Amino acid sequence: MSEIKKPDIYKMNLPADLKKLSTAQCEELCGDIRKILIDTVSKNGGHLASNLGTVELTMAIHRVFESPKDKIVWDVGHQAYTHKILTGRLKEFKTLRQENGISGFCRPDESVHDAFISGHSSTSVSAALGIATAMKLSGDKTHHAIAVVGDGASTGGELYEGLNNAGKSDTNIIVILNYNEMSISKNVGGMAKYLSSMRTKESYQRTKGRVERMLDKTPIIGKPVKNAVRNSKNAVKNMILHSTMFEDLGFHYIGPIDGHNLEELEQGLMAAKAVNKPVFVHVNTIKGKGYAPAEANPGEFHGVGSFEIKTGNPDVVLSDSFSSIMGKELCEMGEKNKRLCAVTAAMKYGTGLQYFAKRFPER
Ligand SMILES: Cc1ncc(C[n+]2csc(CCOP(=O)(O)OP(=O)(O)O)c2C)c(N)n1
Repeated sequence: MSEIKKPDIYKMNLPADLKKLSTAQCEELCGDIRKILIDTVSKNGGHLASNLGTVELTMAIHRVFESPKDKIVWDVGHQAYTHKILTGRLKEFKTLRQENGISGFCRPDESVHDAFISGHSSTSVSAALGIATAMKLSGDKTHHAIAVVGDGASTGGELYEGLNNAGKSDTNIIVILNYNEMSISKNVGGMAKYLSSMRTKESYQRTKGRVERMLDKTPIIGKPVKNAVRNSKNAVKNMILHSTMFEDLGFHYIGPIDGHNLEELEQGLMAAKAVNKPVFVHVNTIKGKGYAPAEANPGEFHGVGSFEIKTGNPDVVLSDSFSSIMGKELCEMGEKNKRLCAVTAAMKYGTGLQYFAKRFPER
């Protein structure tokens, strides 16, 4: 295909043609993809906010890497709609979540580009490490296994088994953290706090570069200290530049990257591709990006039924769902039994526990 002027997504050979476009053309395509996502999910229902957050990230992954030779493992299968659109399933995308239609999650039997079956949660790094190890054993030194993992999924223990093994492995594994500050409800816990503190930091690469340049200009002690910063894993480095826990686990760390800036994303991913060791890429995204009702209420637009695009209002308003009936009943039980506590799966509203949380916040 010759060079594309104004890209018509329906006429492209995807994902290969993406590499022929300029960044500006790809930004236009991201706009088209957002419209397709909103239009389809408004009719069929689905995971809207999560997918609106991963449009540019997915575009960048497919421009920098070569699926299916490079293997992309989505931890949170419900972030992969753009991946589906960009890997030959655009025309069928209108059948999303319909009988015999496109699945709402990754399915290797649906496409060679779906490297792993994933719904939820926290399994991607272990799966990608297995794939990366198999690549290495079969003599493939050029391709990568890429795990894309959400911050909600990063609160699950199995992720840390994967990171523990992957960081010290001699493989081409790249872990991309898609950090949007939200599970379905807001994240909780120490890990969420840690990741959140990193979100607001200036790019670690830039800080590191600045510290090195500053040391370059410092006579006598500058150079030796700079070498120590660059080479050592010891206390000197930590004194000057506190390292991330991912580096401590053996990864090269890149980030935080603005997950809606294609140029920055592509640069970061190209750097990740060039590093000859396990890499951890930290990407900040906005859940619901580009659709005002979803940006304002990402939790409500996490998973939705059909809705009116103009207002974001659901087509059918349920007076009472099973979850809300359960939640109200639990409150009555909580009144009678003071020892009753409730535990959510990071989704207070989805599990009907908002009533209990309001009435008995300490329980
Ligand atoms: C083991 C498990 N716990 C909880 C859930 C409920 N759940 C579904 S999606 C989700 C949040 C995912 O958050 P994140 O990984 O940040 O992805 P996002 O949707 O924000 O893009 C949760 C908690 C689940 N599906 N599986």
